[in-house]
Amino acid sequence: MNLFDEKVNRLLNNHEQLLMRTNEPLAEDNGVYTRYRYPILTAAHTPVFWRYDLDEKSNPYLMERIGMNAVLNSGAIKWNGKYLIVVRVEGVDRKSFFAIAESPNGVDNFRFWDYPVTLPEDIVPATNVYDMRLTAHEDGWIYGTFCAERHDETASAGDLSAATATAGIARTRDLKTWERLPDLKSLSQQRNVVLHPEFVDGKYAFYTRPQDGFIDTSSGGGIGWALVEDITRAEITREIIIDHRYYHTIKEVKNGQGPPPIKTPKGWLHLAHGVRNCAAGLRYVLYMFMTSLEDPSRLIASPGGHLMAPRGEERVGDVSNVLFSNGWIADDDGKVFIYYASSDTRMHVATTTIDQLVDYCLHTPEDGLCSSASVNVLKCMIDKNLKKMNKW
Ligand code: BGC
Ligand code: BMA
Repeated sequence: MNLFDEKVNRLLNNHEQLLMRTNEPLAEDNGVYTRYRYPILTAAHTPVFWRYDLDEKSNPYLMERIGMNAVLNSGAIKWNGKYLIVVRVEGVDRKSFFAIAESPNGVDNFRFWDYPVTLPEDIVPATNVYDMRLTAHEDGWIYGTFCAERHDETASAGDLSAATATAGIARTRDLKTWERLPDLKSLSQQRNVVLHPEFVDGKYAFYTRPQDGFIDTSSGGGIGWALVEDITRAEITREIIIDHRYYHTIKEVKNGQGPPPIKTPKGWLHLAHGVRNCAAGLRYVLYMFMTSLEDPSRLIASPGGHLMAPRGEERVGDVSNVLFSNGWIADDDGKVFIYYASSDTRMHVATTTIDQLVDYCLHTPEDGLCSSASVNVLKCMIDKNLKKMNKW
């Protein structure tokens, strides 16, 4: 075997070993969910044949020709018995695209399909697309809603950072061929738009996140709710805020719905992200809430604080101090796989159950919005527990 072939072999073998690595649940857990030792996907998991030209004539040094920078914010769906995530892959050119990776068990052995998703353009092409939420809707289609970003043409000359965020919508029946629908029409910019899986009053229902500007949500803040008659010409005419932001909470600056909610006998389970600002920049954490089965726009539980925040290596990456989730899978036996990205760099999984998450939502104290309220709640817990402490 010549040197080039040997090098290719080494590349392929190392890659295969990475893909086949068994993941392990971490022993330390808080009773709510279990984290895993290894990220489920990193840029190094993208196929070797995406990154290297494997022809000795055109790539004699066997160099990476198309670099992948990160894999992050993935939608998720159980499909033909497999755990599929639609990954935001970001190349070294800063362009994101979608690609599907599948695993037999939801926690390891994730493998990308050979080709990334071919997503048709809207009438006005987008510069960048990211953060797809997958919704298996009761109308029979699987929808992907995502952020479509374009340069803001109203920006002053030379301002090449000003951008607009709009919700893109595509649908598929097999996750291979995608039909693009027109972008959601809305008075404001939108990011984190998620389609509810069921019709509500015979209409399509969207979780929205109206925002005044590209970054600032300002007066537009909160997780919104809007009904849409025709998804092939989706337009928001009326939008209400169902989960608000509050001063000095984990979602003071911004919040956004994560994946589509999971239906349980006690209500819809929601996973979302909350953002606050600090000297180190924006800090993104994951939090939960529940809404009513009769009216998915009515909040029925709002556990205080974050469910998950970045820890250990999760803290560091391209955009440090960020956890973001836009995909989860609930199995028929009640097991839940939460797919989350850390610091805009890599993907992880945490496992739990529907029962645990419902219990978490219904019995975690709400945020009392001030220190003395937090101390009062803590004192009640201490009183109750001290009476029992002699048992151990
Ligand atoms: C990035 C996103 C980010 C957004 C707002 C976009 O250009 O691609 O990851 O969420 O800006 O900061
Ligand atoms: C947001 C999201 C994500 C990203 C996060 C942190 O606004 O839409 O794409 O993970 O910023 O950079």
